Amino acid sequence: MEKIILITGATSGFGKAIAEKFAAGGWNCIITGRREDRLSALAKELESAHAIKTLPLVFDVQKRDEVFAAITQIPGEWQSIDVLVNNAGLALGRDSFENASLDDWDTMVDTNLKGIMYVTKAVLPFMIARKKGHVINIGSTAGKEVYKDGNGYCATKFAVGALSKSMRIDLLQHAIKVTTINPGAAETEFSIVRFKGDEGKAKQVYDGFVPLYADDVAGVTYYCATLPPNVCINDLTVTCTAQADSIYFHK
Ligand code: NDP
Ligand code: 8X3
Repeated sequence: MEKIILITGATSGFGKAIAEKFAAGGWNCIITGRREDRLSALAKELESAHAIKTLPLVFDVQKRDEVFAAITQIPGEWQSIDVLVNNAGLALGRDSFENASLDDWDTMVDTNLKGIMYVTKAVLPFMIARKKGHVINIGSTAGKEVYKDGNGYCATKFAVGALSKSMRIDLLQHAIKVTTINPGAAETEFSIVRFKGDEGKAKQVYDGFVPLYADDVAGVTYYCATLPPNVCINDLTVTCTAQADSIYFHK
C-alpha cells in the first residue's frame, strides 16, 4: 500500500531533503511551506524523478486559521497520513538576552512551538481515526544544552522536547508514535535566515569542520519512520563527527 508523509518546511534544507528521501522510497508526499514557487518546483521534481504523487500546501505554520483551513481541506485520498514531520522552524539572531529582539522571540515561539501545536492538532484526527500514525518533531541539540546568546531559540527547542514527551504520553492510547530528532549543526539555509541574509556570517558557522548536511538528517528521519510497528525511537540526537553537544566542537 502507498504511504503518505506530510512535511512542514519542505521548501529548503531538511524538509526538502526529507521529501526527496521519502519520495525515492515510493511515499506520496504532502509538502508544505510559505514559498509557493519552491513547492511547485519540488512537486514537479519529485513526481518526475520517482513516479509518486505530491500535494503541495501553502501555509504559514504561525497562522492558526491558515493551518486549519489547509489541513482540514485535504482531499479524502490524502487523509491517510502515516507520518507527519514537524520540521518548519528557524532561529533569528544570536544576541545576548538583553539585546535580543522581542519580534525575533515572537516569531521563533510562534513558528517553532505553536506551529507544531497547530499542525499536529489539525492532522491528529486523521491518525486517530486510523488508530495509527507517527509524529516526528525536529528539535535540536539547542534543546539539549543552551549556549551563549541562544536564549529564545534554545528555549523553543527545549519546549519542542517537552511537547514531544507530553504528546507521546497522551497519544499512546491511539497507538501513535512520537519521535524527536535533535540534529546538531547542519549547513542548510538555517544560518542565512538566522543572520538575516548575511551569507558571510552564515558560512563562518561551519568553518573548520564538516557539518551535517540535509541528506544526513533525511536518512535518519527515514530510518525512524520505517521501523516495525512495535518499535518507536523516542528521542534521537544526531551530530556531525566533529560535534560533541551543542557547545563542544573539534575544529
Ligand atoms: P532552512 O532555513 O533551510 O529551512 C527551514 C524551512 O522552514 C523552510 O522550508 C521554511 O519554508 C520553513 N518555515 C520557516 N518558517 C515557516 C513558517 N512560518 N511557516 C511555514 N514554514 C516555515 O533550515 P533547516 O532545514 O536547517 O531547518 C529545519 C528545522 O531544523 C528547523 O526547525 C530548525 O530549527 C531545525 N534545526 C536546524 C539545524 C541546523 O543546523 N540547520 C540543527 C537542528 C535543528 P518557507 O520559508 O518557504 O515557509
Ligand atoms: C540549530 C543548531 O547549533 O545553531 O538548531 O543551535 S544550533
